[in-house]
Amino acid sequence: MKLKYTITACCMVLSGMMSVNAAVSLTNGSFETATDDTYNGFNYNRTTTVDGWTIGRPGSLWDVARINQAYCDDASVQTGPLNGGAGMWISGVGGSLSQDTGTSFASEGAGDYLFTLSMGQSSNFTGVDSITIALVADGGAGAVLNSNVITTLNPGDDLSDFSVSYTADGTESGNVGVVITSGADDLSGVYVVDNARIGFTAVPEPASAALLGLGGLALILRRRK
Ligand SMILES: [Ca+2]
Repeated sequence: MKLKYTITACCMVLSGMMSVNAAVSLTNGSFETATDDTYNGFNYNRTTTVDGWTIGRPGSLWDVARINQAYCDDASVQTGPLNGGAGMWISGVGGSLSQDTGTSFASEGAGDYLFTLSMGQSSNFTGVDSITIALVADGGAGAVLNSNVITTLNPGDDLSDFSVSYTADGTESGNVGVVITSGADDLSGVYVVDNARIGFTAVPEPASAALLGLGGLALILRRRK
């Protein structure tokens, strides 16, 4: 009986010590909401901003645009299908989309991040192009923690999933950030992206593991009675 009370007390103390993981997620991962929801006669919009995302257009307005399914269905494009009604194109040298998830590495603790994106390519007229997806510290402005450089896309392929993963120890700086960057050598290489999402699988903390062990012990003791 005395042991039972001791175990209960230990469980209560450990419960208080355990931090609750915040859920990391992306805002507007399917690019369905934007400040300007219209398209031109070629089914793209090069000047809109999309909720939750920071757009990098280091070269020109052609670097990043919001597109619709009609753009993808065009005879010269033929990629898709998009997830929902809208997606993005990324092109040029360094055209980019990034997002600060608003969730810190510290609040999530140790575990595995997985950033996934559906991607295709609508054109590539010169050179060997690439697109890079990355998990980045400081909300996307800091150190690149891991990246995946994709060179296997071909114009006309349907969108398919690509991912990058990173095992965190929880000491990484600032918020969890994701960055998508065009590695096209000029504006002739255009990538189509949609359906971005992020997942996190926590590694049980020592306190959690200890609590599970005590829970098991309590169960054994109860059964023995
Ligand atoms: Ca979409």
